[in-house]
Amino acid sequence: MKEELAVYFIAGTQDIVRGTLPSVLEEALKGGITCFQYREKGAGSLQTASERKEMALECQKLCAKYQVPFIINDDVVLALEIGADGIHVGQNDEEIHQVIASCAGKMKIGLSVHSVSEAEEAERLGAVDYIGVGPIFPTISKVDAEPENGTEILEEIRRAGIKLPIVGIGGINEANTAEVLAAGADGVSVISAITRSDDYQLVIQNLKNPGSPS
Ligand code: 3NM
Repeated sequence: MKEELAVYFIAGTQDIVRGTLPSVLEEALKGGITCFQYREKGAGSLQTASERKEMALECQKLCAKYQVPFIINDDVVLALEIGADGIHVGQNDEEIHQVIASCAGKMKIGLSVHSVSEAEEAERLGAVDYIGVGPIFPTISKVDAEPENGTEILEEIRRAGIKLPIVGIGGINEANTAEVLAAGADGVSVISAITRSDDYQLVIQNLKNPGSPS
């Protein structure tokens, strides 16, 4: 799982500023993303179940072509229906115990955490495959994001002895990835660093090999 978290791209229709979600996803897959999460949420997102399913299937097909895991955000029914590789939920989304009951053994389970105690609880559950820790920096992509934690939260979680794979999230870009990895994350999860870039290949390469923290 750790290798798959290296450059974890998240997007839904609402995040696309140029082109379409499938066209941006295919460019990102060509550029070398290691995981993709379909997150259809908030203003500008597709609203009907059938539209979402159609888009999910198209993204799933692209991910399969490039052999990159396809994760669905906060929709267990859709994830099970189309056989996604994983489901990702937040603390306020579908109840994690329910998600584990429905999905464990069938697909990877990712959980967002925002504190050391939430990370400890995730590890205690024994069925969570990785945690997303954020927001590390201020984000433009989530209106209800919590206040940023800085990279210190990653250090605190590692100091607490948490062994789960960790992906950092929130305001991460080429300039600050090295710092996020140095603080204890196994990879970075980004929306706008990719969707708002003019050069997907270059950004993804830099997220993968960020050099040393400055
Ligand atoms: N979850 P960007 S922050 C989807 O803190 C999401 O759990 C967050 O987008 C959390 O890379 C976030 O553009 C948005 O900042 C990440």
